[in-house]
Amino acid sequence: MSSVRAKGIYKSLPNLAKSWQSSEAGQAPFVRGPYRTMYQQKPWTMRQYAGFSSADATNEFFKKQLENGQTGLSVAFDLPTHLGLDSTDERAQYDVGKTGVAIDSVEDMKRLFDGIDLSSVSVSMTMNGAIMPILACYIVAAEEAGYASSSLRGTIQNDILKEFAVRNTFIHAPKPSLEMSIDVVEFSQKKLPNFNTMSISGYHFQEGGATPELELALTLAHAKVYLLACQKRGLDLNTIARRLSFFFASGMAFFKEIAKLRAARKLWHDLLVELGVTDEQALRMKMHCQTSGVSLNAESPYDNLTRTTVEAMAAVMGGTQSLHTNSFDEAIALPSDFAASLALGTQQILQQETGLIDVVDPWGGSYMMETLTSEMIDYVNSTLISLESGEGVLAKVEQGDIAFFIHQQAMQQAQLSKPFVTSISDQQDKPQVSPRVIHSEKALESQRLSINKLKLVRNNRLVNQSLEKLKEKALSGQNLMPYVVAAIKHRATVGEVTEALCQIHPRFFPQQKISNELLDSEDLKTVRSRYQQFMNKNGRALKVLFTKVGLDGHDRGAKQVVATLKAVGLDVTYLPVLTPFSEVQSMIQNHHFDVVGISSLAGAHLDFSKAVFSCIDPVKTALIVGGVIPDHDFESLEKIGIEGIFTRHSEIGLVVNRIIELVEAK
Ligand code: SCD
Repeated sequence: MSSVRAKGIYKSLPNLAKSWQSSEAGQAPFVRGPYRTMYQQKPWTMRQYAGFSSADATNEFFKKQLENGQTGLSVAFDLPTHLGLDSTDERAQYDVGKTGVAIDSVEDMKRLFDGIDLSSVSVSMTMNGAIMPILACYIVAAEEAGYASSSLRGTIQNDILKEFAVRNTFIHAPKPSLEMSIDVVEFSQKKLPNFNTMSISGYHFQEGGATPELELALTLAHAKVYLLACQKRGLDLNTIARRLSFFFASGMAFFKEIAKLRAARKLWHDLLVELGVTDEQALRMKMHCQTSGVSLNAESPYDNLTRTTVEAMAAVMGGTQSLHTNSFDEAIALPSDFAASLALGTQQILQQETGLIDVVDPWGGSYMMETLTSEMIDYVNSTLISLESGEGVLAKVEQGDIAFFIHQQAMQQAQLSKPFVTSISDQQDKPQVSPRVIHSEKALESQRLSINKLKLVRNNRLVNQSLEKLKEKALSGQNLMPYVVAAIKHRATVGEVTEALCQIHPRFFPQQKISNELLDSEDLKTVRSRYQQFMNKNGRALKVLFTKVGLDGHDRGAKQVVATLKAVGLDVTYLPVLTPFSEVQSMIQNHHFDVVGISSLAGAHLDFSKAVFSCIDPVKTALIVGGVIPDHDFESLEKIGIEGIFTRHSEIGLVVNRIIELVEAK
């Protein structure tokens, strides 16, 4: 299947006969925008995704951003919350508050929004795994603060299918997870009429390695699965689809990204019409966009401001309703206040100083843009046919085929990617970047206190009764949301609700499929011959254990390294995301490995390095670490005994060479 062209000479408007090319914004099929007046009536919402440490710390940050002119909120939860683990759970110990805010109960949720007017600020929550207890916490917290749930405005991500392919914060198997997400849609339609009940996401596909066109195809494939599941429940798509929204990436392929958003609106319209939808509000696709995380460079971080500006312009010219601009230091760690302010400022400049909001669909009618849009539509339609072939999309999700497909794309993209421009490479001229440091122990301590206090004052009998009722209903296949809300109201924790659900629908551990394709670059040929020499000399393969300890689900890099090491010929064992630490420990104790590698992108590299180092025999085994590793942590890692530190942009050849060097030195 050919992809969409983004180069060349465009001499005429293609397929001029196609009616959509003469439609206006606010008119079906909405290629030119969902509203007639677009930003002239209401500029896009500036919605920065944020959250860290405790509810109090994040609340303070939210208030500051609102004071600075941000127009919507977007909550990032920490990994334990995503996975329905209370902060006090042993599995959560190194990840509390690291990449988002820790929410264990309704009391934390109340503190998160304390002093913020929930009837005027719309709130988006990126939650998929622990969707039901977290949404219930929000509803109960808002009601107890005096807001009628019908007055609440916002969005819950509730897109579980993509989690199995790229983001990895699922809890149960795909089928029960899908049912729970439809429970949320059905319940919210009545209880939260102003809430968008899903934010069907392509963003993470592109972050995981998909091209913009594949991102769109996969997003719509998932959207169709949700629509059909709603239909099967007997829900009216004319009502449901009004509150389904979308979330896309905006990367550096400037023209293609604009074309993608234009094409997306037409494809969504056509899909709904095919399913019998006639309601105009339902037919107009609404979307949030985020600039690309993978396009950011850690070596020359100020250049990221330029990248983000270009990406934000693409999202705006494509007609997004809401936008997050990444902070320039995000390739290094969580954004500092300084970087977060500049990121918001980028949107404010585009909105207030450039005149961008005055023109609806500025690229409409351009030979190039109409051609790209048309090609994007054709590509997605033909890709949808192949995604739906065989046993269908849901089966492909269940069998890990979509995850594998993305992984293969990432391998190909890695070969095609252009080198970063680094305008400031001289160390002396390099501005100092001080990203936010999270003191996980402090966050953990505050969560521990909060949970203990909650458990002291609540009525345990009522909590247990409500959890028993929930389990009973989970067996019966009824909509579970009312029972989760009841349990949360009685002060059950997010972890307790999840545990009750897991007793009926156990935690899911998918098979990981890793590509064995050999990447054919010159670099790798050199590395292979070096490795061959090692093998000839030592008469054996190098044994490597590669692990993503902890809860961090960003495994694109880890899978690429594993695939490449395997392709070079090393004997690699891979322990994927969500492997309990005890399993890593027992693997190390019961087998010999020349090298153990840890991949960490969520800030827990120091804690995990210490923990894993205490399991190895450093005389026989070397420990290496890769991922998002800030410069200022290199020294601490070396002190722990780490013998190789690699960042996201380290050449794979360098990793293999270092592994061989380490083994030869031992
Ligand atoms: C707007 N309105 C108009 C109009 N413009 N009406 C007439 N004419 C116009 N020109 C109306 C709308 O119809 C709507 O009314 C109201 O104004 C609000 O505008 P909106 O356009 O709907 O904007 P907003 O409320 O901001 O909603 C935008 C989305 C919403 C619909 C896209 O779903 C959203 O905000 N999504 C954000 C999702 C998010 O933050 N995700 C973060 C993901 P009504 O409401 O009456 O219809 C982060 C993430 O996953 C990061 C990666 C990771 O963690 O791995």
